[in-house]
Amino acid sequence: MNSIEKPGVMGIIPKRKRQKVAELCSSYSKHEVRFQDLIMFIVERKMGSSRRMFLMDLARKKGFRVDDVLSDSVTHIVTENNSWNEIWDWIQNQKLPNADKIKVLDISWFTDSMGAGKPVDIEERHRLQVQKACLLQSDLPSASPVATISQYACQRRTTLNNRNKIFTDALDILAENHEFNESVGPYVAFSRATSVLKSLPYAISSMTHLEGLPCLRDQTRAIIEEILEDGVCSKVESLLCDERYKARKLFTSVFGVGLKTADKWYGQGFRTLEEVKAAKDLKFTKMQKAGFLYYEDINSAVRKAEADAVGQIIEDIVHKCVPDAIMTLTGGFRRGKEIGHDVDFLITCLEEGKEEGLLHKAISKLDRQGLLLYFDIVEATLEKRELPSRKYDAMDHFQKCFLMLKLNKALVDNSVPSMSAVRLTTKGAEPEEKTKIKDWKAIRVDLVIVPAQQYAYALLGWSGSRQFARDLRRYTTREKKMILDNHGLYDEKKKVFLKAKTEEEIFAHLDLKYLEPWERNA
Ligand code: DCT
Ligand code: MG
Repeated sequence: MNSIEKPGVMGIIPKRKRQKVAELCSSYSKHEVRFQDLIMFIVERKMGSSRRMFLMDLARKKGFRVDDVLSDSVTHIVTENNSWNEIWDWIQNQKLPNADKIKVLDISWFTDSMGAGKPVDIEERHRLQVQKACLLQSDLPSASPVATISQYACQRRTTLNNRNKIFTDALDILAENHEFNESVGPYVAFSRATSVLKSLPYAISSMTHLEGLPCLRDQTRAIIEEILEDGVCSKVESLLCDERYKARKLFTSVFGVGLKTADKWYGQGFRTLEEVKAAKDLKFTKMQKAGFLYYEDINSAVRKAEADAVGQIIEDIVHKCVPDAIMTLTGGFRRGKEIGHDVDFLITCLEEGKEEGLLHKAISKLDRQGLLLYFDIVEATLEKRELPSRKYDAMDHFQKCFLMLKLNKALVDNSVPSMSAVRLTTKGAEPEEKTKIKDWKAIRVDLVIVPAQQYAYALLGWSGSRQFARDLRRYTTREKKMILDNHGLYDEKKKVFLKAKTEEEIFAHLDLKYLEPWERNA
């Protein structure tokens, strides 16, 4: 960051310009001041003296009072291309008694006011961004600029109120494409950048708003600039029309189809799901068969009310197996999302060991009730206590079940089977006569069985978001010299596992301020 000019320096004008300034200053007295309560000062820094003089003259012609030097009487400071931090430092140095009361505004306020011929109301976009440099902005007094924003999502509050969707949507698509290409570096870079933008308490409307933000590389900045200028990113536009990207996106949208299979099908010339399904020599796994069979349902978002209904059904069955078992809704819904692609639950028993056999029993009961469309139980793989995984994306070792549940639509409020619902035709019957409206929806569910001692760690990991969890592990390794995964936290210096009963305790072990689940939407 450039150092700030010392007090007074901004007012010093080179000799050759004095003549011009004198002319402009005299123009000041020539014009009637129409807005008595407003005294403006325009900052020369980064703007240049000629532009400053031009703007001062313009404003005076429009009836604004513009002072040459910053004084106690100034009410509005206008600046261009300066960050809040820089300007604030400079104002502090002026030792003005009323510094807190002065409105420090972006040039956009000036331009709008000149256009309107009067001082316009100050909107959010006119302010220099106070919070952008804050570590956790809500912890700080509103007017004090602080250290830079953290590179780790676990040190930023990220709610669902994403004010920069236009940028993050584009960057997410580019990140996804790099993930498809297995280009880890660019994938991580774009994912981190989009996560930073999601945490900002303001909408980016100028490149100056990016000053001081971490994780934004030149390529990302260029994309943001392009979107600011054109409203779209050309790379994203061409990617969305790209045959390979479209095929990968489409094929991996089938439950059970990973990138390898998607690329194989693409290489064989397939472009649509109909072509794949009709291919005679393709063999599908049990998972993929279910994926094709319930494709429409699985690819339509799960609503919160549906997640709650699913939770009720499973919890009832779990309690029939172990009455005091505890089931917790986690994943995106725990972070406050209204829709998701699946529903994630953790199941634990206070009495260690009581969870043994629970998953198999519960799944059998669901099956007997005709509620299971698909399931796959994965057994626990961690036998003795191992060190946590050092990989930020590592899978955990818990026993779990990936399933598709048949949810009766009547169980969900406001959900009446619609006429547009898929019609099931009975074999051999006349389509008009023997069609039945499908009154259920297939819902993807993950059930994870967790021993009580590891519950807080599992809850933290499964609550996500994925980027939050990744950054939390990266922070733990880099900043705390510890290792964290969904099973526990290991202190490498003391060579001990740190116990925790709650998520709050884990944050405390890591010297982090506690963030609520809805603040982890990184
Ligand atoms: N997770 C994990 N280990 C896995 C799978 C997931 O720790 N093997 C974490 C990452 C986020 C969280 O669990 C939930 O995963 P998803 O359901 O994929 O994400 P989500 O945030 O719930 O998003 P969505 O709303 O799309 O389901
Ligand atoms: Mg989920």
